[in-house]
Amino acid sequence: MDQSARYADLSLSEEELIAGGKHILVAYKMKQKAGYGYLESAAHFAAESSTGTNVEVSTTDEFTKGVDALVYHIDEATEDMRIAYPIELFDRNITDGRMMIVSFLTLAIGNNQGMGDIEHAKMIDFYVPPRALQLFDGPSKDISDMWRILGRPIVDGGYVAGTIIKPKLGLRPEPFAEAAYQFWLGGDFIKNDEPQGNQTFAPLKKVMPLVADAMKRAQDETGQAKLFSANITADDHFEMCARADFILETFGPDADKVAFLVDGYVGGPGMVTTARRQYPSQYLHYHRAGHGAVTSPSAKRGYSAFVLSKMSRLQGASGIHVGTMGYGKMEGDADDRQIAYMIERDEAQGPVYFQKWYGMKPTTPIISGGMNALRLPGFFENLGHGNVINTAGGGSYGHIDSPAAGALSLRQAYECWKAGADPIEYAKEHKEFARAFESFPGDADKLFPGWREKLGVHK
Ligand code: CAP
Ligand code: MG
Repeated sequence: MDQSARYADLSLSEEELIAGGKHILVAYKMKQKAGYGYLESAAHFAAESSTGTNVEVSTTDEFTKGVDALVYHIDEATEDMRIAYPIELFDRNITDGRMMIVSFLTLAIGNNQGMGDIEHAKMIDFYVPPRALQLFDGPSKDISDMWRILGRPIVDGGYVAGTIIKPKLGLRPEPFAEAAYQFWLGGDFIKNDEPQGNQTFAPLKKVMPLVADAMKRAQDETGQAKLFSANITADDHFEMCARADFILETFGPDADKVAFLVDGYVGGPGMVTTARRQYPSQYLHYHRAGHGAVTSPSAKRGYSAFVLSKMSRLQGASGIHVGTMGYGKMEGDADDRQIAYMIERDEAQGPVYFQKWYGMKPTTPIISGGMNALRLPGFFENLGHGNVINTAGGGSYGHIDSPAAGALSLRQAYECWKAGADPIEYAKEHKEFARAFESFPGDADKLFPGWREKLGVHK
């Protein structure tokens, strides 16, 4: 059934829709199945994403039609298809009237995934009008709160040198806490790895007191504040809260230095909002493990990493992993800096829409995945700044001298870039950075050919 007469209006102007402020606009890359018309398929897609189904129903009235989602732009050659969703379509809390990402996803990436007439469709961008922005929580804490604790300027406070306790799993409480202490002797920030929680060989109620003690000893030893991002991911809301409450009580006077880590993609909006609303005083660290299933460029359905990150700011993530923009081990490329700009700035251009945030707190780009001191200067040059949290697991615990030396090498890499210095020349004056070359010789050979001779290192 061709529903384009009802669910499409190509005369609508995107500029007027944005000026009107009554629609969330969504841009997809959509291809229809063979034998179907493009506009006809797009209209069916919009129907299934709003008020319709695959046949007319007798109960439809004029009000219903007034909240139809409308296809307003198509370009079959580029698979570019855009839909205007009236704000009224989206569900609101009965408790406080706020909007919710789960409703955005249920409609905009819901039944329309896997329809019989659609080959594939992937959301690549969306626009949120001011009124809708006002109805999302947004972040309660941001990187300025971390810089304040670290004694840095709260504007452009710079690079936060971090790590992930490695190995990913398998450390018992004592070696876990020792690994934390050793890194904190040189670095700022440590996170649980995404699957670390309450495994039987490392009970949370044994690990956290030891980590809190390690934090105290490292602070005493270095005279510097330290930060820990504790994983509170769990299926059950009350389990999450039990973990969070225990952790805050355990860290006691240092509880303000604890961020809460949530595996937000696999956990979903409910889990992110549990952390955001139950613990607004803690930095909310959104780990995106699993996102590649839908965001990978090889995935033709779901939504992009850009969309995931933009949704996380609405949900209130203080920081989210945004990848390493081609400089680390995960998928990504230099243009992914657009993701960082969208979540950290008060206005930015996305792949399709220009978005103003009207003062919603920023979400910190968290840089992780195969990073080490050698890869960082190029990364910063591409991004254009170092106001990020970097968590380098292998890049710290793989440093041949110590985790603390690994941490110092990360910081030195940032200082080297900030000073506009040549890394080889900088390494001659900074031991830990120099030893990163010997720690990661494969990277050194690739990034700094001839480094051995220049640094006087023999095989
Ligand atoms: C990195 C990491 C991160 C992923 C996340 C890991 O460890 O802890 O979870 O990189 O990827 O488990 O692999 P390394 P992303 O530093 O040792 O690579 O940030 O792209 O979501
Ligand atoms: Mg990890």
